Amino acid sequence: MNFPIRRLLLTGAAGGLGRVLRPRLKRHCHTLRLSDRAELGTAAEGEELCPAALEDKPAIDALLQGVDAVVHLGGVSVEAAWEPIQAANITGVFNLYEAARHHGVRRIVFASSNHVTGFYRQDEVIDALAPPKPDTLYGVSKAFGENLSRMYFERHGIETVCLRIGSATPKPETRRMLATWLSHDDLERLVLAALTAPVVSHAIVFGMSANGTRFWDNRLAAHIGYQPQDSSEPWRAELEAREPMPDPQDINTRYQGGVFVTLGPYDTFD
Ligand code: 15L
Repeated sequence: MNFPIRRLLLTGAAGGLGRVLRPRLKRHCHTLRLSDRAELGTAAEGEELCPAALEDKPAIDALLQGVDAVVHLGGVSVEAAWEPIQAANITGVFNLYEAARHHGVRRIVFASSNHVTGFYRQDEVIDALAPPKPDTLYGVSKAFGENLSRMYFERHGIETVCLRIGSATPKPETRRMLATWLSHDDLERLVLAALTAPVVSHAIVFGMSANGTRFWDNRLAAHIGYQPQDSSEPWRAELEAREPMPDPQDINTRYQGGVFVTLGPYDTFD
């Protein structure tokens, strides 16, 4: 079989979206190298299991050896205390890009987040040129990853597609997700487009399905060729009946980041 990619590395393979993508990405590469700090189970045919913590520089360097492309889902994926965010999403992402440079890896698909721009209001539509307005330390760390990958593109030519993933759940669960929902099938389409588009340079794509309500405009990423095929619309009536009309003054529903805008441990100061 003629695979588009020989050896693909998937980090965060034991996480929620890692488990969704593991069998799907296997169909598009000859060898899928899986990494996580958590248990990865047993290797299926064509899989390589390489447990590693992102902050462990020598382990991440070894992880990138012989890899053609990376889907980087690893790291902290919600708001948390600063220390784990710093270890995985700041130091860890730096380790990943240094290892990519060392081993000549040419393309990385970086799981960023809509929380990089979570403090835009829900009545605004933004594109990738809108300045970041992170809603959490987590969002700040993803903005760091986007900027770091930009530097590695400008200085070293490593291409990155930053996926500002919305809400990648089996089905939309809240009114907000009418705009932010990304179906698992569309997630696969998005990652595959990011891996296989002929030239991506450094790009930012909002990870959403073809929803009727939108906060985000992906025209600046048209060169990636992502064509979503699902939509949250079939769940609209059910969700609107279940959740009352949001109060426009309520801070938890006013912004694109939803409840993230008031989350935060900040226990350092308590
Ligand atoms: C994210 O970045 C989180 O990883 C995920 O758990 C969801 O909360 C999602 O954003 C969202 O905004 O719905």
